[in-house]
Amino acid sequence: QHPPARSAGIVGAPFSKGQSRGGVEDGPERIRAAGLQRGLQELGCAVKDYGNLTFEDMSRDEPLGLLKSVRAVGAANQKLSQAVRAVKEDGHTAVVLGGDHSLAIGSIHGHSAAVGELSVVWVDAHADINTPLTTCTGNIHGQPVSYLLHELRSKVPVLPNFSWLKPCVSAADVVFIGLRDVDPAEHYILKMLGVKTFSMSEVDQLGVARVMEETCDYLSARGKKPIHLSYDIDAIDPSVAPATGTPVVGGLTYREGVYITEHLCQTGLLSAVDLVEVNPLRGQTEEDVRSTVSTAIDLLLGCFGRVREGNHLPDYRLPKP
Ligand code: 5AB
Ligand code: MN
Ligand code: MN
Ligand code: MN
Repeated sequence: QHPPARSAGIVGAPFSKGQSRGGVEDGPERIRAAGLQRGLQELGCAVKDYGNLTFEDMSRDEPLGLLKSVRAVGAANQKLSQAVRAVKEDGHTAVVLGGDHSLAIGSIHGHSAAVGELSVVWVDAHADINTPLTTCTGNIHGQPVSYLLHELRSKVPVLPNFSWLKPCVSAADVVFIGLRDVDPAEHYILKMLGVKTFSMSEVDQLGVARVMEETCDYLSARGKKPIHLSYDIDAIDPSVAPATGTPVVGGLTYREGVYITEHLCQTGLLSAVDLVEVNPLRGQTEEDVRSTVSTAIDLLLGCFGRVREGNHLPDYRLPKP
C-alpha cells in the first residue's frame, strides 16, 4: 500500500541572494535542529546528510538593470546543480533545504541532469515565473521557473554565471498549486503557455484531494516521469507558517499542505524535494518560527511516507510478556 521507505540525501543551501531579506540562509540549520534526520529515520528511511554548501561572496555583483545579485545566484545554482546531481547518482531522493526559491534553478537542473525529463509540482503562493525582463522587484526568487522552461528560452537573456544553464523542463510537465499572488506578466505567461494551475480558488472549489488526483492524472498522462516537488513554505497560510519573506493571506491549511506531500509520496515517483523560504528572522515571536519550522518538517516527512493514521517499522514486533 505504501511505497517502500527510501533513502534521503539532504543538501543544505544557505543562500539568500535571490531576494533581499536576511535570515533565509538560516533555514537549513533550523530545519535540521528541529529533528529532520531523526524524523526520517523513525520512518525507516536511511539518511545521508551531505551538509551545507558554501557560497563565495562576489566582490563585484552590480545589478543588471533591475536584476539583483545575478552573478551570485548563477554561481550558487551551478554548485547546487552539481550537488543534487551527485545525490541522485548516489541513489537517494534529494532533499534541498533552502534558502530562497532561486535555488530551484540549480536543484531542478541537477535533478534533470541525473534522471532526464521531470514532472515538476510547484507549491507556492507565487508562480515564480517572471523573466528577467518582466520582474518588478529584480529578485530572482520570483523568476526560477522562467529560466528552466524550454518554452521561455528566447525570453530569458544570457546572464553572467548562467552559461552552464540549459532549460530542461517543458511547460506541460509543470503543475502549480496554491497560487494567490501572481503578477500580471506572470499571469500572461501562464495563460500563453497553457500551464496547469490550481490556484487557491481551485483548492476552495475542488478540495485538495481532487486537486491532487487531477495533478497526478494530468502529469501521468504525459508518462510517469520522476517528480520534482518544489515546496515554498509561503504556500501555507501565514497563520501557520509566518516566518517567511513574502507571506500572503489566504493560503493552504496545515492539513492541505501535508495532504499534498502524502499524495505525492504515494505515487512512488517523488524523486527530489525543495523546501524553501523558511526565514527564522521573519517571525514576530519564537513561536512563529517554531510553528513554521515544524510545518516544514512535517511536509518533508509526508514526502517520505509518514501518514497521519500512524506508522510503524516493518520489523516492529510486540513485546512478549
Ligand atoms: B517566492 C514577486 N512576484 O517577482 C516577485 O517567495 C514575488 O519564491 C516573488 O515565491 C516571490 O518579486 C518569490 C512580487
Ligand atoms: Mn512564494
Ligand atoms: Mn494521484
Ligand atoms: Mn517561491
